[in-house]
Amino acid sequence: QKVGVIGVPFDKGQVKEGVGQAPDELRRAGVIESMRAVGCEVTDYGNITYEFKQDNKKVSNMIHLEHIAACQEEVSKKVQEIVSRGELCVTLGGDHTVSIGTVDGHQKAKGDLALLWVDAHADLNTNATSPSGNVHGMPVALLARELADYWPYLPGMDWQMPRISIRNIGYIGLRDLDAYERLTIDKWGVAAYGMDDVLRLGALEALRQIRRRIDPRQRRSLHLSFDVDSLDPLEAPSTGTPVRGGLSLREALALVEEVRRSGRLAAVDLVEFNPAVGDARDRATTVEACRSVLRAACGHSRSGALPPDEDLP
Ligand code: DIR
Ligand code: MN
Ligand code: MN
Ligand code: MN
Repeated sequence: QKVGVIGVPFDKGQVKEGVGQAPDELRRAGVIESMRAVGCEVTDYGNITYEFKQDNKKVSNMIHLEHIAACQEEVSKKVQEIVSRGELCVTLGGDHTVSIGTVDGHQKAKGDLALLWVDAHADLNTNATSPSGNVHGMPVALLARELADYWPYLPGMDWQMPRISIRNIGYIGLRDLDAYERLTIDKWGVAAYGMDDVLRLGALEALRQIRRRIDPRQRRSLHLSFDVDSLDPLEAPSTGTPVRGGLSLREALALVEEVRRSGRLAAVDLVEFNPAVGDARDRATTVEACRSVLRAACGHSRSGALPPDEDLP
C-alpha cells in the first residue's frame, strides 16, 4: 500500500494556539516511520502553505474565513492529486477545518464517497447557528449538499462545491451537540451514533449500521475524518475541546481497523491534536494515541501480521 502524507499546520478554525504545531510534532515523534514499519510505502509531501490575500468582505460569525478559504483550497488540490495517484492520503491537522479541503479533494478525485466523522462534536453548525463563530464547528455543514441553502455567499470559497449528500455522512463518538445540530440531524435522519449508541450496540455494531446506511451498496470511496477529541480525554488529553466520556483507544482502533479492512479507505484526516494543551505527559499520551490510529489506518492489525508467503509451509 502506498501512502501520501501531508501536514496542515492550520489553527484558525478555532481560538487556541498550538494545534498548528501538531503535524511537525507528530513527525518529530516518528509517526511516519511507524507507518512505514507497518509495511506501507510512505511519501511525506510536507506541509501545505498558502498565500493569504487580504479580503475585506467579512461574513458574520465566521472567524478567519479568509484564511480558511485560502488554506483549504490548497489542501483540496493536494489531496485530489494524492488520491488520484492511488495513494492512501493521510492528512495531519491542524484543526478540523482542514477536512473542508480534504473531503473536497477526495470527492473531486473519486466522485461518490462515504464520509465517516469520528468526533465528540457534529461540526454541523452554520454561521447562523454557531454559538462560537469557530469554523472548526462548521465543516460538515459546508460539505453537505442539503445544507447549501442555509449558507450566505462565502467569499473565497467558490472552489468548494458541497456535493456530498448528508445521507452519505455518518458519525460515531458524538457527545456534545448544539441545539441546531441536533435539529439538523433529526430533520435529515443523519446516521449519527453517540456514545450512548456505542454503549448500547458496541463500537463495531454501530459502525456496521453506519456503513449500511451511508454506503448501502458498499461501493463508495471511504473518507475517515478522525477528530482526536472523539477519544476519551484520558486517552488523548492534548486537544482544544475535550469532552469526558469518550471512546476508549481500543474502541477507536477496532473502528479504524474495521474501516481499513473494507478495502475502500482512500483518505484519513487526523485533526485537533494540540501539543500546547496539557503537560509533557499529556502530549506524549496523545501522540501515542495518534500513532496507533495512524498505524491502524495503514493496515496494522492487533491480531498480528501474516507471515510472508515464502515462509508458509
Ligand atoms: C461547538 C464546538 N460545537 C462549536 N465544536 C467543536 O463551536 O460549534 N468541534 N469543538 O470540534
Ligand atoms: Mn471536529
Ligand atoms: Mn470535536
Ligand atoms: Mn443517537
